[in-house]
Amino acid sequence: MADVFVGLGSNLGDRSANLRFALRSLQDISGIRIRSQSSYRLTRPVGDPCQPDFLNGVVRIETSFDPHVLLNLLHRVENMRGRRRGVLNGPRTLDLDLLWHDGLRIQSETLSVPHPRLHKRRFVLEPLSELAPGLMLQGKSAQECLEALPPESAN
Ligand code: PH2
Ligand code: MG
Ligand code: MG
Repeated sequence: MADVFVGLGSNLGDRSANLRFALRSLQDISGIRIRSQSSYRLTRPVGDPCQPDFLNGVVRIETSFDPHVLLNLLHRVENMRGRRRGVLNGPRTLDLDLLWHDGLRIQSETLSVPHPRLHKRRFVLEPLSELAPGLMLQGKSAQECLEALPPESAN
């Protein structure tokens, strides 16, 4: 069984209902077990600022799926919640990002694990540090990565 962290985000529609839907959908997939979940927080959009605030969190799962299969399942859950892919980094009902998969390093056309911007984003590091402050990312723990963010970095 692999130990995996998935980032949750939503900034369209009923954001907390969207994240609850994601958790329920993941829970219903045999081959995935939810181990723990962070609190959710409202965050200012990183990148294009002209979009609604996000609700973000992180969930820790245990799974028998390999990373590419899991990624497809995450996309399927996003699509079930009406995710439309158009504008890059545009507003979305549901975003499920494969952040970390059992310490594997993967660079393929469709998948980069660990998530390449994970160690720089407050909206990921805060909830991740609630669940696994000692998780090693780029030679530093999640908690250390969070503390190393510049104070002006709101997200
Ligand atoms: N996701 C993005 C782009 N910007 N900003 C916040 N605060 N939260 C997100 O989840 C987020 C973002 C692309 O996936
Ligand atoms: Mg994302
Ligand atoms: Mg995504």
